[in-house]
Amino acid sequence: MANILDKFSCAGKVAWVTGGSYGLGLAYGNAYAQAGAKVVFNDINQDLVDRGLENYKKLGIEAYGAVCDVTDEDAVNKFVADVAEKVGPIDILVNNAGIIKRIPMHEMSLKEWDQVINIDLTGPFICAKAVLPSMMERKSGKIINACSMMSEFGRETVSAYAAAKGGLKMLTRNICSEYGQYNIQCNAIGPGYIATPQTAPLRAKQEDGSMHPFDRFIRSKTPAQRWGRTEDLMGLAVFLGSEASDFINGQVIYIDGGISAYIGQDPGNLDPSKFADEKEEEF
Ligand code: NAP
Ligand code: GCO
Repeated sequence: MANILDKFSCAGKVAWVTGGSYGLGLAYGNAYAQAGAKVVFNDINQDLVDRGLENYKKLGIEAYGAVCDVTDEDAVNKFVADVAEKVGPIDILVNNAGIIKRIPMHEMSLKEWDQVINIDLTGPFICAKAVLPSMMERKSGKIINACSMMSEFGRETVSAYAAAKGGLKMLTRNICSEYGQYNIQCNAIGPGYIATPQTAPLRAKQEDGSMHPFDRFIRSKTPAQRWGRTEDLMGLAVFLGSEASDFINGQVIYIDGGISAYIGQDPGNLDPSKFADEKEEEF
C-alpha cells in the first residue's frame, strides 16, 4: 500500500480559490500549491489580482489570476473556460470570496442585504454550477465552501451574513446529495474568528490603547485565548481538497479553536498583558 501521506497530495490538480488575493484565500492557495496543485484565483478588480499575484510570487508560487466578480455568471463562466484552456479543468473549487456588513437589521437597507446574500450565497451557487459539468464528466471533483460560526450562531448586526452562511451550509449538503454519485465531494470549512482584514475592525485598539471589547470577548470564548491565524486553516483545506477526504461529503468542519464547544469565561478574567506582544499578520 502506498504511504498514507500520498493521499493528502493535490499534485496534478487545478485549485480555484475565489477572492484569493489575500486573507484566508491566499492561505488556501498557498496550501494547495505546497500540496502540488496549480493555483488559480479571481478577485474583484485588477489591483487586487495584481496584489494577489505579487503575494503568491513572494511565496514562490506561479499562480494564474484574473478579474472576476463571483456574482456575475457570464464572467464566472468565462473565467472557468479560460482556466480550462490555459491551465486545465478545475478539480478543486474553494468558494472563499465573501463580504460582511455589520449593521443592525432594522437599519440595514435592502441593497445592503442583497449585496451580502449575492456575494456570500449566490456567488458560491454560480461558481459551483460553473465547475460541476466538467467534474461530472470526469467523475471527480472537490467543492469547498467558506462557512462560518455564523452558519450555526447568530449575533447582533450580522443578519445578512448569518443568513448567507447558514444557507451556504445547506447548499453544501445539497451539492453533496445531488452530485455525490459523480464522485464529487462538497464540504465546508467553518473557521472560527480568524485574524484577517475582514475581522480587523473587531480587534482594533481603543483610543486609550486598551483591547477592543469584542477582542476580549472572543478570547474569553476561545479555550486557546487567541484569534485563529490563516495558517491554522491550511491543513484542513488540503485534506478536503485531496483523496484523503473522498468519503467525507456534505460536512461543515469547524476549525475554531474550540469556540463552539466552550461556554466561555468572564472576559474580565483575561489579563490583556498576556496578548500585548501579538502582532497582526501582514496582508
Ligand atoms: P477578506 O479578508 O475580506 O477577503 C475576502 C476576499 O474576497 C477579498 O479579496 C475580497 O475582495 C474578495 N471578494 C469580495 N467580494 C467579491 C466578489 N464579488 N467577487 C470576487 N471576490 C470578492 O475575508 P477573509 O477574512 O479572508 O474571509 C474569506 C472567507 O472566509 C469569507 O467568505 C468569509 O466570510 C469567510 N470567513 C472568514 C472568517 C474570519 O474570521 N476571517 C471566519 C469564518 C469565515 P475585496 O478586498 O474587494 O473585498
Ligand atoms: C463577526 C465576524 C465573524 C467572522 C466569522 C466567524 O462580525 O462576527 O466577522 O462573522 O467573520 O464569520 O466565523
